[in-house]
Amino acid sequence: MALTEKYFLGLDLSTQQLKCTVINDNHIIVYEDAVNFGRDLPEYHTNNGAISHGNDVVTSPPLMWVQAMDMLLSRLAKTPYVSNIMGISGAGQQHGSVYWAEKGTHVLKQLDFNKTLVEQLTDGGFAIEQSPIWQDSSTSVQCRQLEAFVGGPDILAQMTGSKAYERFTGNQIAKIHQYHQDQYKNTVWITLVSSFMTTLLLGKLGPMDAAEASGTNMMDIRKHRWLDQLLEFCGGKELRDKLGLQPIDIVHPLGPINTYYVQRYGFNSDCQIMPFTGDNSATLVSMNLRHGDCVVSLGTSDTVLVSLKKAETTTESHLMAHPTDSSAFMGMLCYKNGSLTRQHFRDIYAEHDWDTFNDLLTSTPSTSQYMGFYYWMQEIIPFAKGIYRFNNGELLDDDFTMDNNSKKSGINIRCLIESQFLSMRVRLERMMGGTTNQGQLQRILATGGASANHTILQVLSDVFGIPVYKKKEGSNGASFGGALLAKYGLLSDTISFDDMVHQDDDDGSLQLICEPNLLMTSDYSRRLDEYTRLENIVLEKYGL
Ligand code: ADP
Ligand code: XUL
Repeated sequence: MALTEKYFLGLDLSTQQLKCTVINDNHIIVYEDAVNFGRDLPEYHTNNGAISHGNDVVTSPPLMWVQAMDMLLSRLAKTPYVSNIMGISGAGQQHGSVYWAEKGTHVLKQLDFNKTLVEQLTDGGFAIEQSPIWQDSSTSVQCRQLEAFVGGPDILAQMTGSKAYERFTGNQIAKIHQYHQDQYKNTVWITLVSSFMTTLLLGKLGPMDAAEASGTNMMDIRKHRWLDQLLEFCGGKELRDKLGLQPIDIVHPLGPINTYYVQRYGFNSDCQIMPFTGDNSATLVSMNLRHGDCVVSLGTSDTVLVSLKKAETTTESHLMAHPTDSSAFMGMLCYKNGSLTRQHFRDIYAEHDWDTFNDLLTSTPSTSQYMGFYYWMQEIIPFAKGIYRFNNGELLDDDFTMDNNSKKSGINIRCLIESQFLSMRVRLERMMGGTTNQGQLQRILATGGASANHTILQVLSDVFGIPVYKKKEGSNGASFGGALLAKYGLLSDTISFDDMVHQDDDDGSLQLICEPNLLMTSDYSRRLDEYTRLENIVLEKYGL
């Protein structure tokens, strides 16, 4: 079937999967697919896409990502859309970095369409075969060094949008520069996961977008230029060359897709590659926010995203460049204990089953008597690890067994979900300089894998006191956002992003999922101070 319509492809290389979304000119999704790393590529021995090496070191093999591209594109090639895709953009899990060896850069210049990408990049394409990813938190030493270098965490936050965070790429590079000098020397290019995708598709080094470079602790958050003194501090004078290009803050074509993809998969030779952004920025793009909206993404990580025209930096939230408006910002909170932690407690307390999990959640009354902090993995905000449960403000040394053995499963599940959302509310209120449920915020737009769970979303709505909406169509915000960016890149000289999506009736594309029970909201509001007090006890007592 020969199609005449134009299509746009968004890719999302996230923690657990490589996903794709194809949209038509009216932004309707015509095709979605995903390669799941754990299920489809077990030979890389990851656990949910990542490998934990102990000592807070977490990596993913870049060759696994390359092979996932081979698989996804060979399936896309069988659809009628591929030859009419006019633009490609997308997203990557933020902060992860890929270290290209000289061989890899040569291979890209002369890709052989008779072979897969993985066949060509295996054995020496990458100087480091395990890429550090966002779940890594092994660089506290480098973080403190960087903060001391500039005069403190608040100063670094003012310069780059964030204080030093373990997963931020500058600190990861600093660790490699300090401890793995040979591998660092053999690195010709360093890309983020997002610019790794553009690099593969262009067949030459692709730039980082400014939203992504905001996750490195090395870019001037207002000018969107590398801060040379920070580059040098993290990776020596040679880092500038390894990064190659300045961050880019306009969505426009970087060049046509490499002929490899035209010959092997039947892509159109006019198909343009746009800069890729971070998964959170692409999610923001996909949600078409209006004033008073915030996005809560419940993916592998949980994140809260707001679009800000003017912004102050804080030392517990991130300020990032906005993906489609170079004069604006994206404010973000990011939690490592998101879906995988919910999944872990589902497995322990709810027989590995979300329905049982939901039954326990709804049948367990909410009470200020019990509170818990579930940092199953090293948390980002606050920087804490371990599980702490309180009964009437007293720290327990069991999982509510002594207190209420028959109900401990339900209490743990309720405390986990409430604690996750109370933390978001406390921090978002601080970020927005006031309360969140008195006019400043009017709607939560939920997305990510766990947004399929409406029982969890009801607690989110109750904690914030505002309704929760979801997109009616499409299961993956980041790859849909990527597809919108793919189209916008072709139009950005003539119209704004808002004008391009104006044709989408935003209320029509959203579905109301739940309204808050305001009695519950008042109850949660009364618990905020106690929540903060108990969290501080955890932080002080355990010296975290
Ligand atoms: P990422 O893009 O970070 O790879 P996703 O946004 O696809 O992740 O989310 C994957 C997560 O969604 C899984 O780890 C799983 O725990 C969670 N999830 C899927 N369905 C449900 C559900 N019904 N209830 C709660 N969580 C769910
Ligand atoms: C954001 C972050 C995660 C990753 C993975 O700072 O670390 O949300 O982008 O999705």
